[in-house]
Amino acid sequence: AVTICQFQDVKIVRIIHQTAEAGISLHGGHLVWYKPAGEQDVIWLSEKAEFDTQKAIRGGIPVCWPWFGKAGAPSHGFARNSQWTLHEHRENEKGVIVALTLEDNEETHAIWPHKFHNQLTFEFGQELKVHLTSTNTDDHEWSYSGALHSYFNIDDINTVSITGMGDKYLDSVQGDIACEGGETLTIDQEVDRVYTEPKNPIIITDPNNQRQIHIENQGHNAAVIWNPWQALSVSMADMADNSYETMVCVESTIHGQGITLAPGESHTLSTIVSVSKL
Ligand code: TA6
Repeated sequence: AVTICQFQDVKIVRIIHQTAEAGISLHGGHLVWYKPAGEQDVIWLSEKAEFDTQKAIRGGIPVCWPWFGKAGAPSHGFARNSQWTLHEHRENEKGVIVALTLEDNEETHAIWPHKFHNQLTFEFGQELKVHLTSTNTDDHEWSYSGALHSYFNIDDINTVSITGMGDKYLDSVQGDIACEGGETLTIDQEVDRVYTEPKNPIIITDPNNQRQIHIENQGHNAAVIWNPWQALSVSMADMADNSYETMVCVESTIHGQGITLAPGESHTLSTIVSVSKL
């Protein structure tokens, strides 16, 4: 079943199905939870998340668009702070499909002077699929970057390892210097990296939860991995001081110059997430 309910200041599309449960905030087109049947939450949501239309929700899958990070203002673009429209939903025995849309309007023109149509399609079942299709509806070409900035739920960052993201990265903690690291990442301090030759799948191994999370990205040119560690968590009002221990972001990212679309052209950025037992 698909229902819409109000939570604090935002409307949430609630999905309840034999294969999975999930919730999407129309503010931001932001997935806020996803739990396949018989599993615990796969996506992390901050216990101090604020469902306020003036800010982005902490956790879930923020949609960063039409730029990533501080390539423009506001940081990570305006899509995560825009009101999306529920376009359609369908279900069968395998799962539920929900599509949202966002089009340019006066508010977006004030920030970014281009016409666009975005469709965000979620497929919920034993797997989670998220597809963001951006179409140029203007009469001139434009470029964009962005990310599906997924926060994953883990038991303890100190025990987790991540593989499959490649070994070349720009280290944002050290002023974006180019680095080469090992194929396996363990995290014991703030990590903020743009992996520039990403492979598939990226796998988060979470021994305490006896599971692996598999992340298959498409339409991207980079994978960002982020954990704020303690000092940064303490500095963020919408994160509990130690909550960095139970999350890690692995993001399907379009980085740098981004994608250029001529009038009428489209591009899709995707992430596909599944879980297996260890
Ligand atoms: O994707 C990593 C990152 O760009 C970090 O640099 C960090 O700031 C994070 O995203 C969260 O950004 P936000 O604007 O949501 O606080």
